[in-house]
Amino acid sequence: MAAFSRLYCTLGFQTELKMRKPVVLITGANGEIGHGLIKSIAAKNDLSIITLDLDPLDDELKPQVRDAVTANIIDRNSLERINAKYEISEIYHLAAVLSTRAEFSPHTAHDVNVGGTINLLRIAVEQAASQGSTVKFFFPSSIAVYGLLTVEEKDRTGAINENQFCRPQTIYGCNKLYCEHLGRYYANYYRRLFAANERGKIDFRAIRFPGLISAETIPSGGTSDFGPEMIHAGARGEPYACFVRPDTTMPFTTMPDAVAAISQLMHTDAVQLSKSVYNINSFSVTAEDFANKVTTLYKNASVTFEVNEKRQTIVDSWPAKVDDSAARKDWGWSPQFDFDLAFEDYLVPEINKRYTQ
Ligand code: AKB
Repeated sequence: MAAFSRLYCTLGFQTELKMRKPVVLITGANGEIGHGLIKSIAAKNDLSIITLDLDPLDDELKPQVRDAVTANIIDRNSLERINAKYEISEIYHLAAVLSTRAEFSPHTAHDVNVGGTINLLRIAVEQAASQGSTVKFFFPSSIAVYGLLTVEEKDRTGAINENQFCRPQTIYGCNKLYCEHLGRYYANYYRRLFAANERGKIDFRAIRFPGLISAETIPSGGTSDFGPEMIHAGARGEPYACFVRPDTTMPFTTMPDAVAAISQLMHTDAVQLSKSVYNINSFSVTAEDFANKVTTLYKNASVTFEVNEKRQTIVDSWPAKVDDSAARKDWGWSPQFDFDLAFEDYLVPEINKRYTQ
């Protein structure tokens, strides 16, 4: 019996090895970006998707993925099991603790945001070495890496490029900036003093996202959440108390444009890329612009401003606008939706469907 099961295990393992097809790993799959990204990759790609999230994967996403692992990104054993079982060709590492939540638990945020990223970078280099090929790694960074010191500095500074004001004021921003550097390190310098050249390498690419607005999901734990929260509350006919001043300005993009940006960047030939980290921007608007739009579109909506001075300082440290000319030039970034079109062609129709179902 023991011999039989040994034989079975060996044959089973060999069959599994032969059948190993490249897969895409998406962490934080249940989150805002995960929802859109899974659908987009599943629609275009013949690669199987493996997801990892702290919570069981949402039922509507399950049919589009091959394996949905429920585990913490800092649990190395769970990651090792995925590493051993699959040949991973692309990693989209979306799991993170967002800016407001991270300020309440900075050490946990550091463990998850930095520890989780380094765990995955380690898997990426191991996969690249064992496959002898390149493993692509996408990292969603954030405008939280920037830190303007005062509102006056924010007002007088125009659109800022990737190299300016990289002095974050939140643990989340520090984590994102450090992880960008880790990605660059693992892609270009990892084990450079070792005698033998490593086989395979990582191709690390990142986008510094502005505030994201999705019709499908409502963010939680972020500081740019006032925009999407206001829209969803308005559509439900509920009053909304905005936690930042009416004149607060920051850049936003819609979720379809964010997902399209990831796909465009990841499919661009490496020789065309002058950077590993890119800004993108669709529209820069004030909280009052959002309030006016929402109260015009939804007759039962009402917005008041009850400023949370502490959260306000976080948004005040973020740029009003970012310079995304490198993304436009290198990989053709061009958002489909400006502020008006975002509401007319995306948010209103999709959100109405959601709340009338
Ligand atoms: C947050 O508010 O924390 C995020 C971000 C700007 O990265 N949405």
